[in-house]
Amino acid sequence: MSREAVKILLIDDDPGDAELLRRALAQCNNFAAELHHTLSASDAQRLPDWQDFDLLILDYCLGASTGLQLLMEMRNRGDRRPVIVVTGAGNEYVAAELVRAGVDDYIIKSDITHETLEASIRVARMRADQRLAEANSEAAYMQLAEANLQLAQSSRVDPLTELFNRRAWEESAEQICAAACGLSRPIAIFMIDVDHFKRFNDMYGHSAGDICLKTVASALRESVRGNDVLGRYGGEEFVLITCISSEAELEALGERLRSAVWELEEEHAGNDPFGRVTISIGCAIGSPSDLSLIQEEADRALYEAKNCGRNRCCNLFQEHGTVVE
Ligand code: GH3
Ligand code: MG
Ligand code: MG
Repeated sequence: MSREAVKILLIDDDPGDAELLRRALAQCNNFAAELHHTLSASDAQRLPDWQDFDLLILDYCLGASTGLQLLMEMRNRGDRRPVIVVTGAGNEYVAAELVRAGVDDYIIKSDITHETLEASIRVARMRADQRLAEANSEAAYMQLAEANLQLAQSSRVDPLTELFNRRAWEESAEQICAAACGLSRPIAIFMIDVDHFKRFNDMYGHSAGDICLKTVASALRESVRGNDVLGRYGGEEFVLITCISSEAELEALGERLRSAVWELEEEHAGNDPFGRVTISIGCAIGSPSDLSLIQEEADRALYEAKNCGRNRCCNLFQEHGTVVE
């Protein structure tokens, strides 16, 4: 029967012990061990073929650097090769320490024969194979988890504007309302719609329309505050939810959004009388327990803003909205 070739590195600072191991290995029936010996861990790691060894046998007490240290360093680096530790005298403490450090098997020096060594090599290689299989399935699991996370994120984000899509915005709005209920703070909703956008597409083309929507979305995003949640509600319509403490604050935020788009100075010849891209905004404020009611009111206010000439923010507390140019 042909013996399997195994390239083994022995790191032992005692030449006598090394010789003992060499003789035992030479007698192994199942393995044709190609043995290389170094006196220290640093010598071992400087070997040009250090990575090529199939299995390492370490002396537990290795002078300045213990075999245990080398073992831990290897495992930290993700080196999963089989490692056997040879100890002068074993006890439960040493065994536990070695297992924690990632050893595959250990042998007490006085027990070394070709049979015990052969059994130990078999066990160590089997454990190393198992470790590799576990690491591979863990890597596959992590990849899957990452892919699922990306999928969950991509299903929440509108690809054109990179804002929350409608469903994700609605989920966030509900969470904000639940949190705001606990604080008994009012919330505000802003419904935002690009003016005469159909004409924009008709005059400049759909691709230019897409770019315009992206630009408007960025301007809106830069105008909102950290905790405000902005989403693309659909088409050329955006929506914002925020906690607010006064009507003055509501109006100031509405005006900030309107002027952010106004100041883009994006040409839109079909948007009379402005000649540039503008938005109309409807906003409403209310108790966080009335989310859908506030949204309906914001929608009615948006309708008002359109009817009153566009490029303005209306709320239901005022009749004709404000326009500042
Ligand atoms: P109003 O001022 O009354 O809101 O007029 P409008 O033309 O903006 O409103 P309308 O609802 O009639 O048209 C909306 C247009 O928005 C029509 C549609 O083609 C365009 N639109 C919706 N989604 C997109 C998109 O993703 N890209 C582009 N380029 N256009 C879009
Ligand atoms: Mg529109
Ligand atoms: Mg619309």
